Amino acid sequence: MNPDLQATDPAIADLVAAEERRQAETVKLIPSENYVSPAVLAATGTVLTNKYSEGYPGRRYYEGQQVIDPLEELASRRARELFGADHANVQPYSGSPANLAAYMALAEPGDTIMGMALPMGGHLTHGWSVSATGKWFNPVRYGVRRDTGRIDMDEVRELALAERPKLIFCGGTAIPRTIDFPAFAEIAREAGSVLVADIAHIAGLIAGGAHPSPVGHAEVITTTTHKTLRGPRGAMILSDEAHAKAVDKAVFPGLQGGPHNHTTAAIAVALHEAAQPSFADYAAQVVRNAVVLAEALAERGFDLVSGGTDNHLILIDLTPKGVAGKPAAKALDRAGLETNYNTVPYDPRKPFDPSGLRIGTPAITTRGMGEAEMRQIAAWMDEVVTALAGSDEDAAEKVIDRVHHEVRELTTRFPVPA
Ligand code: DSN
Repeated sequence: MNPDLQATDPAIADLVAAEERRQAETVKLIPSENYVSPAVLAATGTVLTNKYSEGYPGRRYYEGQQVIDPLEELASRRARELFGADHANVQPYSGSPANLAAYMALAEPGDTIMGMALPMGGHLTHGWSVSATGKWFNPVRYGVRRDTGRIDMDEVRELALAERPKLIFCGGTAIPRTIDFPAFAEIAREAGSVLVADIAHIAGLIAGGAHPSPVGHAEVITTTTHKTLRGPRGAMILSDEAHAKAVDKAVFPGLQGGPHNHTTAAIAVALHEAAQPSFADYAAQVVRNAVVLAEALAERGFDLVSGGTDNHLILIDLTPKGVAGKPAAKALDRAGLETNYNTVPYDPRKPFDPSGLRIGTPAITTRGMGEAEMRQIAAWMDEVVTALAGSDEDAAEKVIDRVHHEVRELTTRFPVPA
């Protein structure tokens, strides 16, 4: 713990220390979370936070950019090189502002836009009704097929040709299967739409060669930097040359003020790490672990949306287990297994009390866990969920306590990067 923080504000220092302990002692299965390296963490806590720099390198509204300009240029160059994109804007504060910037660059309020429905696996900002993107635009939404749990590309094409949206978002937050970027690009071309790929969940897999890239298919690509990519909380927008100016204008001055330069530095460090050969090993292992975990869960009678996974993420419909997602997630959390409850496609339950659980392997892979640990995690999940479904509450609590003890023992063998 930083001694300055401890001396100045022990209340916050103690909370940070408690969170550090909690993260170390928990099996983090939330697919959008990870553990950053000490170098990324160090970059976020630098004096770069003290500097304003509205504008872009060489065109700022504040003096004193002797260091910030080359820093942002380096981050942007690393992003372009890692993903093979013409242009990279590294200023968006996070995923939602990055997606808003894509709209601002490509559409006008009231225009028709298209994205995946949130309960089908999309994101709020892909035009869901409660989001500004669903209120300020005319959203058209696609989903997955009931029989396969996979994106219904026939529906995507029919809707796109009927509605001619200004832009089509592909990507989402609960998609366990490979996204077919060439097929989306073909549909977007036919419909006269711009294809925007939101690769927030899979950016690290793409960088590590474990998922196909949207570059060359999607004209605009948005991503957070903190999920599989393993950087700080932040975001980037990649684009082809033709959309570079519009993207930059949308981020600043369209939507944001000064970029968070400490975050930019940490993004640059994460991009440097993602360019190393070991990152490809990590990305491949994330997918291998997810496949093994999915198989082990399926063998134990868990109903997986789409039957399994191609990436880092597994979506479980708990209905056949006789438990809803929220009580299951809460019981698993008490057992040291951190997940999030989630809607499943065609969910008859409400979003705040849905049927599903969403899990993933990026964080546990970063800690070095492998296939044996995936089988153990599946066994623990089964024990907890089965105990919860039973009528004996005391017996269920005993199972949760025992699993919690075993989880803590496992986590001591796989330290968090620190
Ligand atoms: N919070 C992100 C996720 O968990 O997928 C979406 O915004």
